[in-house]
Amino acid sequence: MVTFKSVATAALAFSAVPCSAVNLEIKASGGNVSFPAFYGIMHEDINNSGDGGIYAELIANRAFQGNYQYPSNLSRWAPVNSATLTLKKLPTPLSSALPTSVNVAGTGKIGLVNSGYWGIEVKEQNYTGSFYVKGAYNGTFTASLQSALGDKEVFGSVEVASKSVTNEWVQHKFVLVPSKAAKNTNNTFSLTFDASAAEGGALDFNLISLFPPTYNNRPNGLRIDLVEAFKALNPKWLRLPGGNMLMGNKIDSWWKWNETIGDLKDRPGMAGTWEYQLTGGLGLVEYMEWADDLNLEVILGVWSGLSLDGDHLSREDIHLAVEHALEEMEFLTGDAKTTKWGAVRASLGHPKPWKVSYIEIGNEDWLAGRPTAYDAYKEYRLPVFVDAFREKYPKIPLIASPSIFDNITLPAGVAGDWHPYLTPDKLVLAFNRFDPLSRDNVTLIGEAAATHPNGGLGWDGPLSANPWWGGSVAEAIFLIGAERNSEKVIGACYAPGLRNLNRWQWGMTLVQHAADSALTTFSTSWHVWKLLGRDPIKKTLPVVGGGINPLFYVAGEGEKGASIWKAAVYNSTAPVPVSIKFEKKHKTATLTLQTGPEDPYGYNDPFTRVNVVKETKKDLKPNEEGVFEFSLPALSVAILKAEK
Ligand SMILES: *[C@@H]1O[C@H](CO)[C@@H](O)[C@H](O)[C@H]1NC(C)=O
Ligand SMILES: *[C@@H]1O[C@H](CO)[C@@H](O)[C@H](O)[C@H]1NC(C)=O
Ligand SMILES: *[C@@H]1O[C@H](CO)[C@@H](O)[C@H](O)[C@H]1NC(C)=O
Ligand SMILES: *[C@@H]1O[C@H](CO)[C@@H](O)[C@H](O)[C@H]1NC(C)=O
Ligand SMILES: *[C@@H]1O[C@H](CO)[C@@H](O)[C@H](O)[C@H]1NC(C)=O
Ligand SMILES: *[C@@H]1O[C@H](CO)[C@@H](O)[C@H](O)[C@H]1NC(C)=O
Ligand SMILES: *[C@@H]1O[C@H](CO)[C@@H](O)[C@H](O)[C@H]1NC(C)=O
Ligand SMILES: *[C@@H]1O[C@H](CO)[C@@H](O)[C@H](O)[C@H]1NC(C)=O
Ligand SMILES: *[C@@H]1O[C@H](CO)[C@@H](O)[C@H](O)[C@H]1NC(C)=O
Ligand SMILES: CC(=O)N[C@H]1CO[C@H](CO)[C@@H](O)[C@@H]1O
Repeated sequence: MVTFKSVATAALAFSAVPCSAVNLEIKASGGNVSFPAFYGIMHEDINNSGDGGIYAELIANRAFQGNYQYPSNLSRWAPVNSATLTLKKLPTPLSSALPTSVNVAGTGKIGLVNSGYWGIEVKEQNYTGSFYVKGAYNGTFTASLQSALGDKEVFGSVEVASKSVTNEWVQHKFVLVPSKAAKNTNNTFSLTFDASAAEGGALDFNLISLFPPTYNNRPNGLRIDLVEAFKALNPKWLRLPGGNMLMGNKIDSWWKWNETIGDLKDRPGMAGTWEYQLTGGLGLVEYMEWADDLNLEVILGVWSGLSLDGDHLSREDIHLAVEHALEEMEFLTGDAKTTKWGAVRASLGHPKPWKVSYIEIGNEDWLAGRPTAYDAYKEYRLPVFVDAFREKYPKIPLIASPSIFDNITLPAGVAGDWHPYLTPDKLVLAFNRFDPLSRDNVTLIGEAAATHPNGGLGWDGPLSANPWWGGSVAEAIFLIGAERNSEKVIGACYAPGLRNLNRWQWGMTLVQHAADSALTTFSTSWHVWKLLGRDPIKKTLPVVGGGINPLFYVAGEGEKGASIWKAAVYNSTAPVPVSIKFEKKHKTATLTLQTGPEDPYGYNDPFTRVNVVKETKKDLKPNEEGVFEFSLPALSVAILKAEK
C-alpha cells in the first residue's frame, strides 16, 4: 500500500523553475465592487466539534438521549460506591423530548460520576450546574469535580439542599467553584446523595449539566477559546447549521430547527451524521447568538428534503420542507407581536428580529442519492423553494446547494455553492475557475480545503492527517483567484472548522481541540486564512504587467482607501522578485509575509505545539520611481498594504 508520506514526497519534488522579476502596476480605479463580506465560517457537529467542542457543556451524555440509530445508554457514566445505575423510561418522564432517565439505587452515600468529553478541564472559576431529580429526599446533594487518577483529589465541591419530592421532577441549580486548578484534564464530575434519606433508597436523575464560563457569559453558551479561534480570522459570515448535519441520515431525522430551541428539557437531540447522538444543545438560537457575538452575517441553510441515504421527499410532500423553512424564517425574522413564530422568539429573550442575509436551499444536493435525488432537486425540490421564498421574502438572496460546476442550470438570480475539497495542484489549477463566468453566475465557496496530497489516489485515497503548509498555500492561491472575482463570488470558508482530538478521522480542520484548552492548535490553514481575511477588499483593482504563476495575486481597495495586494507563490524553488508601483502614489507600505517549514508537508502538531508558520512584517519605502521592491520565497503567502 502506498503511504501518504511516500506519495507526498514524490509529488512535491518540484523541479527548479527559474524566476524572472514580476513588475506590476496597480491602478487606482477601474475594478469591480466586491461582495461585502468575503471570508466566513461554517460549523457543524462533526465528531464532537459541537457537543464536546464549541458547545461548552462539560457533561457527556447528560440526558441519556437516544434514537432509532443510537439507543440511549450509560456511556460516560459510572456508579459511585454501592450505587446501581439503571436507565428507565418512567411513566412520568422529565419531558416528552427526554423520556429516558437514570435510576440511582443503593445504600449509604451513593451517586454517579461523569467522565466528560474525554476529560474535564478544572480551573479556579465558576462552573454553573443543574440537574433534575425525582423522588423524596431529605438531605443534600454533593456536586464535585475531582481527579480520575490516583488519589482522586477533589478540586472543588458544593452542597445542594434537596427540594426533591415524590412523583415530580424538580430542577436543582448550583455554582461550583474549585479551590484549586487541576494539572491535567483527567477529571470527573460527580453527584452524590445519602440513600438512607431517600425514599426507597433510590432517586431518578436527568439532564445533569455543568458549564464553565462561556463566551460573552451566555447561559448554555460556547467555549471561549474556540470562539476566539474563529474570531481571530476576522470572519464576516456564519453558514449554519452545517452541511451533512442539516440533512440527517434518514428522511425523518434531519436537523429540525424547532426541536433545537427553548428549554433544554424540550430538546430531544437527533441522530448525528457523524456516528453519535447530538444533544440539540447547540441549537438555532445559540447559532444566532454566536453570529451576534462576532457580528456575522447569516447564511441560513434550510432542509431541502434530502437525507444522506439518498431518500428524498416526493413532489407531493416537498411542501412540508418548504413550510418548515418558512416557519424558521418567521421565527428568526418575524415580528414579535404579529407573527406566531416571532412571538416564540421573543419569549426566548430575543424580541428584536434577527437579520438573515442569505438562504441556502439544502446541502450538497448533487451528491446523496444521485442521479435520482439530484434530478428531483432540479425538477421540483429547488424550484418549489425558490418560488415560495421569492413570494414571501423577495429581498433575500437565494443560494442553491450545488454550483454551476455541478452540472446544473440554476434558476435566474439564484447563486450556487461550490465545495472544492481538492489536492493542492487542483486548487491551484482552479485559480482561473471563476474568470469566465458572467455576473449572473454568483457562487459561494461554502466549504473548501486542500485535503489530499498531490499525486495521491484521489478522493478515495488517504486524507492528510492535518492541514499542511503546501496545501495551505494552495488554498491561498485558490482564494486569491476567487477574490479576483469577488463581484461574483459571495465568499469563502474553510471546512470543517473544528476537530476534537479524541474522536476524528477527517483530519483536515482549521483548529484542533480537546478538553484541555492547552491542546487547542491553530493549523497552517488557520494562519493562512487569517492573513487573507485580515484586510477585506471592497473593490478589486486592475493590475498591469506581470504574469501569473508561480506568483499569484489580487489587488484591491480596502478600508479607508488602503491599497491591498495579496499574493502567494507555489511551484517555485527560487524566490520571486516583485516590484509594485501604485498609481495612487503611496509613500509607504507594509509587507506581511508567511513562510512555512522546509518540508512542505510540515504541519502544526497539537502534541508538540510547534507552530511551523513564520510570519514577518516589514515597512517598505518606494524607490525614487515610486516602486516598492521585495521578493517572495517559494511557498509563501503575503499581503502588501499601503495606507498613506
Ligand atoms: C461566581 O459565583 C459566585 C457565587 O458562588 C458569585 O458571587 C460570583 O459573582 C461569580 N463570579 C463570576 C465571575 O461570575
Ligand atoms: C490524561 O488524559 C489524557 C487524554 O485526555 C491522556 O493522554 C493521558 O495519558 C492521561 N494521563 C494519565 C496519567 O492517565
Ligand atoms: C422527610 O422529612 C419529612 C418531614 O420530617 C418526613 O415526613 C418524610 O418522611 C421524610 N422523607 C424521607 C424520604 O425521609
Ligand atoms: C452509547 O451510544 C453511543 C451513540 O450515541 C455509542 O457511540 C456508544 O458506543 C454507546 N456506548 C455503549 C457503552 O453502548
Ligand atoms: C418540528 O417540525 C417538524 C416538521 O415541520 C414536525 O414534524 C415536528 O413535529 C416538529 N417538532 C415539534 C416538537 O413540534
Ligand atoms: C447532467 O445532468 C443531466 C440532467 O440534468 C443528466 O442527464 C446528465 O447525465 C448529467 N451529466 C453528468 C455528467 O452527470
Ligand atoms: C507544479 O509542478 C509540478 C512538477 O513540475 C507539476 O507536476 C505540477 O503540475 C505543477 N502544479 C501546478 C499547479 O502548476
Ligand atoms: C468520527 O469518529 C469516528 C470514531 O473515531 C470515526 O469512525 C469516524 O470515521 C469519524 N468521522 C469523521 C468524519 O471524522
Ligand atoms: C471587472 O469585471 C470585468 C467584467 O467581468 C472584467 O473584465 C475585469 O477584468 C474585472 N476587473 C478586475 C480588476 O478584476
Ligand atoms: C458557466 C455558466 O453556467 N454560465 C452561465 C451564467 O449564467 C448565464 C445566465 O445568466 C448562463 O447562460 C450561463 O450558462
